[in-house]
This record gives sequence, structure tokens and C-alpha cells, in this order.
Amino acid sequence: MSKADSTKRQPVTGTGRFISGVVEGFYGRPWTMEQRTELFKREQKWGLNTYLYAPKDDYKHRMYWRDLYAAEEAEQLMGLISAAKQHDVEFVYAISPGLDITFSNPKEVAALKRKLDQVKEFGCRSFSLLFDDIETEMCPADKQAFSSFAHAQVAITNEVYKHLGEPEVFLFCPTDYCAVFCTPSVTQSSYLNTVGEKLLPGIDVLWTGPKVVSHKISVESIEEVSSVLKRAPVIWDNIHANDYDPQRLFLGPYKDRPTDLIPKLKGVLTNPNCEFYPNFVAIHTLATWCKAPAEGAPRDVEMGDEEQDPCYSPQKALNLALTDWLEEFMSTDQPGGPCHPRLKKESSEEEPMQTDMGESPYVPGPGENPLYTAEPLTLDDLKLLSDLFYLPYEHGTTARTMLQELDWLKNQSQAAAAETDKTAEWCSRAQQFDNMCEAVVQMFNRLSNAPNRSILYDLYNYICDIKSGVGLARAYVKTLGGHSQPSAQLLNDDPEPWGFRGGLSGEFQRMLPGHGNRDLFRHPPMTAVYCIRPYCPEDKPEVERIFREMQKAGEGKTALMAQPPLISDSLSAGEIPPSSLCGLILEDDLGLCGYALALIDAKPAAAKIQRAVSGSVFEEFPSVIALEMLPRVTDPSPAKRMIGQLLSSIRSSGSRGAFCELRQSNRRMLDFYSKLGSFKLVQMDGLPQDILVMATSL
Ligand code: GDL
Repeated sequence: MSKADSTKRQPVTGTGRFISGVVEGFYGRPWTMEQRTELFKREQKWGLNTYLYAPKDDYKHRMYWRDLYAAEEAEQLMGLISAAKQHDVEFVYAISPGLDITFSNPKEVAALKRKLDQVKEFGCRSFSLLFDDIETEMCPADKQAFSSFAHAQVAITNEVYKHLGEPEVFLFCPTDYCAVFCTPSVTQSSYLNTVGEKLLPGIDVLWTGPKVVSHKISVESIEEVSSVLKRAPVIWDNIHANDYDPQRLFLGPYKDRPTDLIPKLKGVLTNPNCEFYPNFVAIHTLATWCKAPAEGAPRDVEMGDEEQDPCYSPQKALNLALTDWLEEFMSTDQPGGPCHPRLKKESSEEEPMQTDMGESPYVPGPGENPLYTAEPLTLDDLKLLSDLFYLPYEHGTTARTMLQELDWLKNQSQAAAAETDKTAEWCSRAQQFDNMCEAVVQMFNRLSNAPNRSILYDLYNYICDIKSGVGLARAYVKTLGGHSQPSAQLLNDDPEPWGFRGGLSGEFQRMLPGHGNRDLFRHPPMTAVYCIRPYCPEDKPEVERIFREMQKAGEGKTALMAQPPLISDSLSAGEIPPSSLCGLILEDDLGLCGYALALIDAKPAAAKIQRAVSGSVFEEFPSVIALEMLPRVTDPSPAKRMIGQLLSSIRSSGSRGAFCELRQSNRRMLDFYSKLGSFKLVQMDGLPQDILVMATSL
């Protein structure tokens, strides 16, 4: 929608107190009562005012929503509600009946009221009904009673709201809780329009933004949804949620939500990482964001930088959070832990604290082992940690640099080996990369020695994982530089399990085309649009035409000298069809412009040109690939995609490896395969002069 449209609408701005805080709304292990109480303390300290209790996998919140709380649970909840009160935090109790409720059955409505009445007796004053992540198809009984799903939800929500005495805070989470879920669009969604019209005005609506996990949330998008909902939404922000990927954790600052949003919203609740302690940054920076516009004059913003918020700098908010977090890392949290951690003092004159054990601490004698002393964690360590686990759509600066450097080192290693003037730069950048990897290892060591074990344990799997990932990359760069044998670390036939990471899920992902192709390296924008589709027999003449055209172009000045054929020629010339699922065609606006074909078993093609290839080579690389691209295809990405898809089909067929033959004069394809990284030059006896073989194991 255009800006002009949005100004025509009635402005719908937030009224009443701005709701700010945390929603425990993720899947997986809920937080403990102690952690929640700790959360209230933090919220109070940082100026946040609300906690929405909505742990998806708590039995009685969702699956067994009808069940009342037993005495022990009741006691715990009462304790929690009063702890929230003590810390001036509004405790909002949410229930998710949507998995199996029959809206039209009065017994179901009664069960819902009974449950919420019980929680009201515990001292709770604010409530929420959540209808996210449920089937949108109504049961036949409900279809008879309600004209739509939205009508059913709204009817029950209004009734419960009135039953509870119209609480000041009452939140409703729609089933279409973000723009991508709305059909055909936010403004035309009949579901959302019904909610907007029929939901009583005292009820607020939760909204996650353009997507479930929204990269950015713009003022315009909020104006649009507000006009449909006829109220300003409360953002349920999944920016730091990590329940959808066990390898990710988000320690970057609250970001990409302009503070201009604040007057347009009823509130913001963050649904953060499942692990409680690492949420320090998520919650601290949200608090800084919420306070930003109220806290004095806007900051100076450099002219022309429209991306910058005049009131809030994510970088500064992050630094503030990390500085406070460092203190928490350094505080001992374990009752049985060391009385005072043995940290190396940085030129401090302080006497060590006295222990209360009655005995004097052990002091090693001469010639005995010195006590282990840990390096203290630094702010730079935490900055690096946050950079490595930043945000769902963005890596931190150091992480980006490391990826870019690795990419460069990989792509330039052959040129650096061949041309001496490039060697020095390659070596120096390889050394810098190594230093960055070492900093990750050192950070890991210092974190593991930090006195606060609760934070460490929440972080442990993630930091271990990144340490191993970085370790593999580091070893690979050493291999590229010729410092260690590839077989020693990486390309071993029988690697340790940490050499092939990710388990079964990793296997599945590696078999899918395009895996890992998130555009981290920001190639210059390409204007051409390509289509990759499966090869069909009708493509044969066009494929052959491209093959001949490229063959001719390659012959150049040596055209008169007959060139020895390649094993893959019979594939390209249509004499042997590609194996099943092993043919791909590339098309652009002008038509067919490239192809990638493979034969799982290359032997018949070799026999056709009477090429003798040793059995051991075929055993290691049984499959052959033919890839060709017309010169007008300057963007290497479609070819990369085709090779990726082809290799995954070849791998699925059980083949151990694939090779391609290239003429030495074919710089373009040599360059392409070298840059892919996985293909290496292979020595083969009896190859005609001028032909090179590049191969990859699968
Ligand atoms: C969701 C779920 C939420 C989950 C999040 C991230 C909402 C309203 N519901 O869709 O429980 O934690 O995604 O996976 O966001």
C-alpha cells in the first residue's frame, strides 16, 4: 500500500498504557518458576511491565487446556502471580484451546470459563486467548453454528472477556497473526476484517508483523493492519525466537523496528530464545528500544542514512546490554560452586576473598602443579559471541567477515598457488582468518571458565557447535595453504562423527537443492531471470545445438586440428540420454541457454569413445557430468544451482563420486568448477593431452 493510501485512513493509535515485556510463547521446555521470577526482577529493573504466560508445551496451557490445576500447581502459579505483582509486572495468563475446542458446545465454553475462573482465584487479573498454530477447518457442528472461523473465535472471546469482568488487559491472538497468513491480503482478509469488526474494543490483538519471524516491521504495515483490526496491535515479536532451529540462538540487539512505531502500537512483547539466560540481550535491548523516544532528544543522524533511527541505535543498545551481561557472567551462581573463582587478576592489588571453609585454601608447593587459573571473560568475548549468534536474518560483523574471508580464500587458493604475486596476500589473509578462529576458541575457553554456570550451561551446546564449525573451516584453510594433508583432518574416509555434522536432518538438508545458499555474500544484483527445469527428450536438438556452438567457440584458432572427444560428449550430443533425474535445462527470456546432464554410470560413454579409464578411477568417481552455458549467462548462480541439484540426484542414486572432463583452453568452466570448491583436479593415466579431469566425492 502506498503512503498516500495510509494517510487517508483513520489513524488508529495505541491508547492506555504501552504494554512492554516478554511472552513465554515458544515450543519446547518451559522456563522454571525460578527463572520466571528472575525475569520479573529484570523486567522491573529495565522498565518493562508485562509477562504473558503462554508456554506452548505446558500441558495445561494448550493440550489439556480444560484440566484444572492441582493443589501443587495452583500453589506454584499463585507464587508466580504474586512475584510478578511484587515486581510491578502485569501477569497475563494465556490459554490455547484451539487444538480441539468445539466452539458451539456450551460445555466447552463453560470449561474455558471454569479454567480461567480458577486462575483468577490465584490472583491473576489479565488474560489472553490464543488461536495461533491451529487447524483452520471448523468441525461440522461449528460450521452449522458459525458463519466463519473468525466468527466462532470472536464469539467465544467476547463471551469469556465479559465473563471475566472485562479485564483491563485482555489479549487475543488470531489464527492469521501475520501478513503472510492473510488471504488474499491483510486489507482483504475476511478473517481479519471480521475480527476487527466484531471483537469487543477493549480486547487487544497480537500480531507478529509481515511474517512469523519478521525481519523488519514498518510503520506502514502497522497502519495497514490497524485499520483492519480497528485497533493498534500488540506486537508478539519472534525476532529472538529460536524454537524452530536447534542450532540457532539469537544474541543480537532488538532491531529493524523503527521507534516511530511506538505511538502506533498498543505494545510489544518479545517471544525470545527457549533458553532463559541467553535472553539477557534480547530483553535488555527491547527495554532500551521501548524507552528510547521518551529518553531525551533524538540522536544526530548522518544525512542520507534513512535506515538509521534517530532515537535508537541497535549497536549502542547492544553494548549497554553486553556490559551489564558481563557482570552477570562474573557472578557465582552455584551454591556448591567455588567461593571465589580463580580468575587471573588484571594488575589488581586486591587481596583474594576469604573462604568460609575453615581451612586455608590449597597452595601448591615448590615443584608441584600450579593451580589452574582462568582467564577472565572480556567484553570483546561477549561482542564476538553476539556476532556469531546474531539475528535470524543477519550475522554479526565478525561472523560476516569470517564467511567472506573463507569464501575469498577458497576461491583464490589456486590462483595464489600458481601466481607468486598473489601468494603473499593469500597467506596474510589466511593468517588473519586463523587469528579470528583462534579468538573464537579463546572466547570458548574463557566462557567455559566463567563463574556463572547457569548462563554457561544454556550456551554450551551452541558455543561448542560454533567452535567445531570454525575448527573445520580453519583446518580447511590450512589444507588449502598446503600446511596439512587433507586426509588428516577433513577429507578422511572414516572421519569422527563431528566431521559430518547435523545428523539425519543434516543429511536431508544436504540432499536438497539450494541448501546453504542463503545469499550471505551479496553478489551484485543480476537482472536476468532464469528458470531451471527437468530435461525432457524434446530438448535433445537444442541441447546439441548449444553443445556444438560451444565446441566451435572453444576450438578457436586450433579449429583445424581435430580435438579428442570427451567422455561426456555423447551425453551432450544426445547419443546417450541422461540417467533418470539427472538432466536439467536452463532457460532465460530468450530460450534455452544451458544444460547440466549426468550419467550415473560413465562406463558406456567412455567405451563409446574408446577411452581406457582405470577401474579404480571409476570406482571412486563412477558418474560423469556435462555442463554447458551460453556466453550470455554471466551469472554463475544458475549453474551452481544445477550442479547442486545434479550432485544430490547422483548421490541419491548411490554413486560415490562424479567427474567432468574439461579442455585446458576452457578457462571459463575450469574457473567455475574450481570456485565451486568441492571439485578437485584428479590425475588420470592415459588422458589425451589438453584434457583435465575434475572430480568430487559424494
Ligand atoms: C509461532 C508461534 C510461536 C513460536 C514462533 C516461533 C506465534 C503467535 N506463534 O508461530 O509459539 O514460538 O512461531 O517458532 O508466533
